[in-house]
Amino acid sequence: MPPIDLRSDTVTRPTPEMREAMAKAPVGDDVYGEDPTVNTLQAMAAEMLGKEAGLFVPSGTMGNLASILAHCNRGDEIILGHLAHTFLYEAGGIAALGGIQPHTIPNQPDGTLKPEDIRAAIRPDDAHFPVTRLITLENTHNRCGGAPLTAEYTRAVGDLAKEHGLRLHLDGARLFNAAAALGVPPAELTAPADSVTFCLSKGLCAPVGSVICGDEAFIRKAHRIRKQLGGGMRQAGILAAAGIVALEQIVPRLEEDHQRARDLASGLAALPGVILDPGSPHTNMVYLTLEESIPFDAAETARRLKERDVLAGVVGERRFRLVTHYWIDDEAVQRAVAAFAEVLAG
Ligand code: TLP
Repeated sequence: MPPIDLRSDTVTRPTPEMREAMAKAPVGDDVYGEDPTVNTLQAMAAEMLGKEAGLFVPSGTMGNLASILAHCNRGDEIILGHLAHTFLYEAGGIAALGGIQPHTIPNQPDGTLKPEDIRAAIRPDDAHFPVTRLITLENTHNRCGGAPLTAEYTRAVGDLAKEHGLRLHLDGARLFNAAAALGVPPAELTAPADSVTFCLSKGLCAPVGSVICGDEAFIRKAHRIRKQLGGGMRQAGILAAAGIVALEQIVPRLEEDHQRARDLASGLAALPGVILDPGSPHTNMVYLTLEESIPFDAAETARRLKERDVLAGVVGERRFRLVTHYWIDDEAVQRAVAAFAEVLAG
């Protein structure tokens, strides 16, 4: 039996339906725009997010990078949270490849950026300063407990961006989790953004890929940048086919993962020595800290859990992130809680 892997939703393997669709997918050369399955996926994604066009890219990292490069010139500045994935975990790509300067402001615990902090970070028109070009938000916010950003909040930031002639990019790696948790159509969460990236290969279970959505002119620009980055793929319909199944079959069931995250959290909260983050879980991520009364740290705890076939994500000296997904069923939740109980009892 495979281990109970709670390290991330990126570990999800494709479903049998995806494998079948991949095997049967009609394909063509996507660099020529001739892969019918990629074209279908892009059109579906754009429609679901209320945008004119979509672009299939190999990863969320490339989706954010290509989007930000399409919005900005070298020497421009973007405003983003100090806990943004793009700032922390994308290998400095925007600086290395785009000469773009990140201007970080504090993320609030709910993943938002305070409008007054955004305003204060916008540079005046003065030759001393870089040009502020873009604001980026992340929904759900990974390092802020998987919290979803509401449509009202996103709209307020979109209005602020417009007021200052800035553009808004949304890292919506887990956008469909946000929509499920808030009970709103995904297009409501993306309407204020000029561009959005979402991932097919996290909670949506597809093996590879993300989609960028935006207006036609923006997607044309991002398409050229994808080529520059080496992300022009040929018979990519094999991969896009899994993405179509993801949108049709996995999106509607994400609330199940959120319910299991709540079950996991309540099971763990009952154990001595476990402190859940306030409000955790918001979606499919449980964040917790081990009290000082536990005589070993998160790394040692994870090692002991692994011996019991449970893989947990260590995100700090005494901190864990546990992520539920398609391959975590009710029994896996119970077994994970039991393994934690055994390990923490020493
Ligand atoms: N996140 C991964 C790790 O890189 C941390 C994870 O396990 O959660 N945006 C957000 C909000 C993400 O969480 C991630 C991946 C990405 C972008 C990048 O996606 P990929 O891995 O496809 O490049």
